[in-house]
Amino acid sequence: MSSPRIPAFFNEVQLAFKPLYEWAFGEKIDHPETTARAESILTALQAESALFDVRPPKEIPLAALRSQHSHAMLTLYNTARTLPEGETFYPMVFPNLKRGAGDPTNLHQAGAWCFDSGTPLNSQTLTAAEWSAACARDAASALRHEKLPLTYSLSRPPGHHATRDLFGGYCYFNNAAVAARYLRRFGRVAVVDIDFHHGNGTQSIFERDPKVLTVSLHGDPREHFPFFAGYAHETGAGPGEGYNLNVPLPTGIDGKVYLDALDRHALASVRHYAPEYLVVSAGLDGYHKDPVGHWALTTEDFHAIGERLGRLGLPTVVVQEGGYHAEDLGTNLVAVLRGLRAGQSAAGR
Ligand code: OKP
Ligand code: ZN
Repeated sequence: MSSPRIPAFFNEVQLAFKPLYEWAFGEKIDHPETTARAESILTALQAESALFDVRPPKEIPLAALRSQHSHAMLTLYNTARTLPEGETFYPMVFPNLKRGAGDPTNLHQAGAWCFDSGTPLNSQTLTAAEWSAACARDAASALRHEKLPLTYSLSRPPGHHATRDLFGGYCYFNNAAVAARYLRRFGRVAVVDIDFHHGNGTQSIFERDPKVLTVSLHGDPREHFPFFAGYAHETGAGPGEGYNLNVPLPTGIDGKVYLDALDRHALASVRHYAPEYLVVSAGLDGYHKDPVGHWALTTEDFHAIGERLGRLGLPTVVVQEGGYHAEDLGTNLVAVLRGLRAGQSAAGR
């Protein structure tokens, strides 16, 4: 008996958004979140048509975005649509004490919804971000409606840094949270974030929610973006107390150390929680050649990570996050998905 192909959701219009540069530690650098990333993944998926079924998602209902992100933030992205083609806006004043309180029809006040200098707005941002979120929603919906073990969302731009009312870290809408929000109506959900950077947006969105366990393994935020969140003492709030786990890890670690932490901390806590669904925030910037992340993971390690996640035996949505070595990104993503499938088979799913 052959297992079904893995649906992979992507819309070409996600490629219309091309951030050109960012400000990193005072320097103007080429923007790492390029369209070549998504193209690398697409090429790798299409090369394995027996395994993957690349499909365009349905449009995401406005209500799905509205239930997760503030109305003003959506208005702001709409305002950016009127920027002339080729012109990009970088917020440069961040009114910390007025977060979310500004005029979202005035781009000069965009800093009220933004927390860093690397996440530009232009006329194509909303379109790309909306379809990126649509991919995540459809991947969650296909998992349920087609009773599949595994679906994939080629979300680009990424999402895990976006909170309810702040964009940042190259993220505008929280795609993994869209998938988790969809699935939580049908049972408990665990989100495991393997991106090198802490998933502060996902943590914040589900901070008070006991029906979504959020787990993130990441470079120590004392040294790495997003700096202000990702510490082990952040464990959830109110009714969500105890349902957030942060596993900060040292700079430069290899697969052996990573897999050990994944097993002993992240997966142990997921098993204890015993969710009905798994969402993986699949950032691959822990790769040894990655220009942004600072770990030493190999393609084989990504396969092993996928396999351990698959052994949980849960219906799983994989949502793309970071990963900036465009050339090897597609190969590494396929390694994660192959590993997941192998792990799920071993777990009898
Ligand atoms: C987004 B995701 C890079 C400076 C740091 C922010 C990193 C955002 C990562 N030269 N810029 O989690 O992969
Ligand atoms: Zn990252």
